[in-house]
Amino acid sequence: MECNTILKQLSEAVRDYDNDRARRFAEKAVEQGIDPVVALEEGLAKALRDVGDLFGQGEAFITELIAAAQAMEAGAEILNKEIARRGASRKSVGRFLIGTVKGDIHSIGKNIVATMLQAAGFEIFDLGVDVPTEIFVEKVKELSPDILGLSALMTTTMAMQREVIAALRDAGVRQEVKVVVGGAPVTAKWAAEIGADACGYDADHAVDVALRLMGEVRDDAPD
Ligand code: B12
Repeated sequence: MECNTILKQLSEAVRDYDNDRARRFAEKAVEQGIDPVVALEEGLAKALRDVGDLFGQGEAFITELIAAAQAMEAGAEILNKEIARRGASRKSVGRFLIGTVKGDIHSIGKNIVATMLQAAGFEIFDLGVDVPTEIFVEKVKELSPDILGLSALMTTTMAMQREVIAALRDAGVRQEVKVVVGGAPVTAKWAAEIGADACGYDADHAVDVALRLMGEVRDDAPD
């Protein structure tokens, strides 16, 4: 089956809230050697964002958003495993602590970023979603990560990224960890404004940014 057909089927599975089809075509993508990141982004995530846009315009219900997200997660589970498998032999490049900020339960993008970083050789500590600011600070002290990644998907929860950075400063540990912020509404301007070290636009970019912060550059990184 052609790559484009599989990507189309993955998108349709999300639009039709069809978990089984999402799983089946994710497996097909793996069997056919399609890049799992392409299958995630151009197949599943693209359709999920379309459903999100409809929701934003009042043209889809929250139940439909939930069902579409579940189909995406069903397919993503298989593709994330393939991403991890492909990167399994890399050497360890650093410790990466990641979580979605307080008040925000969006996990799909964070999970993809964590998987891609793991495949690139990072040791990942995932705190999950809706993580209170004080837990981020506590875990930075306890785990001494090289990088802290803060995910926020809503304009209303982006402010928590600023709060976490301020709390790290107050606790005297801001200099001990690099902070990368991400999530759909996050921009480089916002990252600079809140005193983050960098921002990542998608999982691939997050890997480049994280490696750069560790003083490493990926072989296939763009200039
Ligand atoms: C799926 C989804 C949900 C699912 C989440 C399921 C899950 N397990 O994650 C459910 C249905 C639960 C949900 C709930 C809600 N949602 Co919602 N949701 C979405 C949707 C459609 C897609 C998000 C997604 O998964 N995208 C796919 C992934 C792959 O992309 P991504 O998340 O952007 O991640 C990539 C990058 O951003 C980046 N990245 C992400 N995190 C990080 C972190 C780091 C460190 C780095 C470097 C990079 C990085 O890399 C990722 C991979 O490429 C978005 C629409 C959109 N356009 O984003 C709305 C959206 C974010 N949701 C929205 C809303 C309003 C809500 C609700 C409040 C709805 C409600 N009335 O209850 C609740 C919020 C609950 C809460 N407290 O958090 C709004 C937010 C509006 C705003 N204020 O900004 C959006 C924009 C929809 C809309 N157009 O209105 N949602």
